[in-house]
Amino acid sequence: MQRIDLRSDTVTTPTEEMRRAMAAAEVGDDVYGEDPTVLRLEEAAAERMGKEAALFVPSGTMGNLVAVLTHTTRGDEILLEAESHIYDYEVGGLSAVAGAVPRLIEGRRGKFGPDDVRAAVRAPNIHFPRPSLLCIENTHNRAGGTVWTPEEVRAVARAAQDLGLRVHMDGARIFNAAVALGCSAAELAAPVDSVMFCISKGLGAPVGSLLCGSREFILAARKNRKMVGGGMRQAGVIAAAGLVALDTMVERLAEDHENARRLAEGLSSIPGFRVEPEAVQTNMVMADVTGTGRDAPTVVAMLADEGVLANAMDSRVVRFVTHKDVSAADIDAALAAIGRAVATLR
Ligand code: TLP
Repeated sequence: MQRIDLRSDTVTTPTEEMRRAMAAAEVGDDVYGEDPTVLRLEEAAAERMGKEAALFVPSGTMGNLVAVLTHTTRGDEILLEAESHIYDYEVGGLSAVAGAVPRLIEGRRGKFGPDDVRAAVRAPNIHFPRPSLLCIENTHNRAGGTVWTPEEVRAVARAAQDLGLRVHMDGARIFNAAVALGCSAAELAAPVDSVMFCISKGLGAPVGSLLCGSREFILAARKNRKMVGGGMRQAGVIAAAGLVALDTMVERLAEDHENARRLAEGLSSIPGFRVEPEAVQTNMVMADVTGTGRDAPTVVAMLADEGVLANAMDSRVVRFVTHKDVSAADIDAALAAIGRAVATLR
């Protein structure tokens, strides 16, 4: 049986060009700042994001944690969207490790506006933790890969910065947002103080993320990365794949977006599946499967029996993510398999 893995774009495997670059990478000890390939990747990442400097970290989770550690001091308050990855999916590191107190903003498709920021920041008072950081997520994962435009980013960043807060963007999939909007990642990142993006998701590299910001911020972040155990040695071996990812894998994300629309359309005509077409903006499709009369984990198990892998987001919603290792033909095959699985229910 053909296996079509739509659980996440993290399942992508490195291209032949990445493997060749990894095998040939020039390396050194990066804790001494001596790995030339890591230095090149950090430089390329900073340039792509329009920031002064960048730091290579093993994961998006560590990139976000190091950003939080660097922007805040223990007991500070962080404003985040209620379903943000930093709050929901990073094992509570913002509180457990960085000692920060989350204050949640209810988003609409993962987004909110400057008024929401102003309403969430309370006037200084002896009782309150000090609000010092706002985090936004672009694209927003739990909302289904939805996109913040440069104008939307600018408006909330300005509102937060006017109130004395710094702004961090979890841009794990910022290139999906940029490709969907037809703008540069730098335009999206311009208003924020720091941005993290992943090379290990849609871009297909095996490991790693980059945290980008001012030179001073990255210097402090480098120390925090060391503290949380993220100081790597001959990391050029993995950074080499990141350079290939930035060079060759960005524009093709449009294909994943096209496949997500194809999948969304097909799912909409499967009985019991409901997809909001406006929410399908990049490489994710969230399908409400309550109409099947089964909960999402049960539907996921049924699809797996037909060779289609997806993730349950909660009891009602199944997430499908398109990526470089699934073609339009695979999407059609997945739709046929899902149709077969659902037909057994009637
Ligand atoms: N997201 C993963 C899972 O953790 C849910 C996925 O399959 O989508 N920010 C965002 C917006 C993310 O979606 C992710 C990963 C991360 C950060 C963390 O990246 P890693 O997995 O490299 O720690």
